Amino acid sequence: MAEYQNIFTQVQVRGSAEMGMVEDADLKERGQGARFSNLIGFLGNAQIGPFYLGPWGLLSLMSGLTWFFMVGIAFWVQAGFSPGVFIRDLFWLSLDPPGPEYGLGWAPLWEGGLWLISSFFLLVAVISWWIRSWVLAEQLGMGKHVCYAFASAIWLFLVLGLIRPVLMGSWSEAVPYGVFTHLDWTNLFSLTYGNLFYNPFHALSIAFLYGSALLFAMHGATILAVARFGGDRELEQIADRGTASERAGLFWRWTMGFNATMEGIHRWAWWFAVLTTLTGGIGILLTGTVVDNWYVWAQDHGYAPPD
Ligand code: 07D
Ligand code: 07D
Repeated sequence: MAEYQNIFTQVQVRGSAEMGMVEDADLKERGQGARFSNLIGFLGNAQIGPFYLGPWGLLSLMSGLTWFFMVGIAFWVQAGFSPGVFIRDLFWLSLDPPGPEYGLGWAPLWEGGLWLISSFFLLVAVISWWIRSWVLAEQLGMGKHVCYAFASAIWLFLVLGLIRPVLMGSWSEAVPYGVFTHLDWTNLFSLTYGNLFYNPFHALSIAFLYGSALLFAMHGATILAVARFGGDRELEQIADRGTASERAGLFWRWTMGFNATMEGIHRWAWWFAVLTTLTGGIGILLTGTVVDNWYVWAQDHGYAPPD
């Protein structure tokens, strides 16, 4: 008997742990155990594990934690080794890149050197996590769509912290590691280069970001709305009449004359998400390297009205 369901409740089916397919999978890298959590079951599948860590996962975790602790040590020193100050000022503490006087060169440990060392570990962590996403997809015989989407995010990350600073000839151009200081950096970046709103790639990135939220809302809501016809099961839905899929499609065709397909909606989602950071990275790369002032550029190109 199905229990009453709304947008907050979900039926939790509980059997023995599902260990997943074993065909062609490298089981020595995979954990043996699995457990269940009711709480996690409210958010998704209640089963936790088995994990597949593997060498790339291990490298990524170790490298990521090294970055994290280096940032933490810098914060701890800035807080004067006081736990109270550390907690109070946590969001304002910052590990900053070297000043402009060091260019792309080495800097003393407490004048940006630690930022350089920790950045190396962050880079290794992100890249090895990307390799891990490739290896796991390979193990499961999947396409590499997740890897390519993640690569788009990494593109923006690399432009912000590596590619653009190198092109500008100074590590001081990179983003500091701090909660509010990275927001200050973002604000200052826009101000320095004449208002990022006049960078058309920033505009494209925003359109894809907003579009991603819209598509996610449309898709999530549509599937939940036809869950009563089995739409969430996505099985044998495509061909038959009166199925959840047909109703979901018809809703949008009646609403706007056009509907995505069960496959196509996921292509829309993939492209919108990927293009957010792809166009964003282009926009940041051009800033300070090709264009010094986006407002002046916009006026020159008829994107903004002349004064
Ligand atoms: C929900 C998945 C989980 C991930 C989370 C992030 C860390 C950092 C390190 C204290 C959606 C984990 C965070 C491990 C801790 C230290 C040293 C993803 C989800 C929860 N930002 N940003 C945040 C990063 C940039 C901007 C929050 C990272 C650019 C604005 C968090 C990067 C610019 C706002 C954060 C990065 C920019 C934020 C929440 C890297 C332009 C906010 C993030 C590596 C793109 C928001 C106080 C989130 C906020 C926020 C992390 C880069 C702008 C701390 C790791 C330089 C305007 N950013 N950010 O939920 O509340 O993401 O800030 O590039 O308003 Mg940022
Ligand atoms: C940061 C990709 C890299 C992240 C990776 C993750 C870890 C942690 C740990 C899970 C987010 C690594 C993760 C290490 C793992 C755990 C525990 C993606 C990242 C690989 N802007 N703006 C954007 C808007 C203004 C500025 C994009 C809106 C002002 C700068 C987005 C507004 C000024 C930059 C966007 C607005 C300004 C951006 C980011 C409104 C500030 C960028 C997209 C309404 C005063 C970035 C081209 C994204 C970019 C960016 C939105 C205003 C500055 C669309 C809605 C005018 C400097 N802005 N912005 O997905 O690409 O980021 O710009 O005002 O660099 Mg902006």
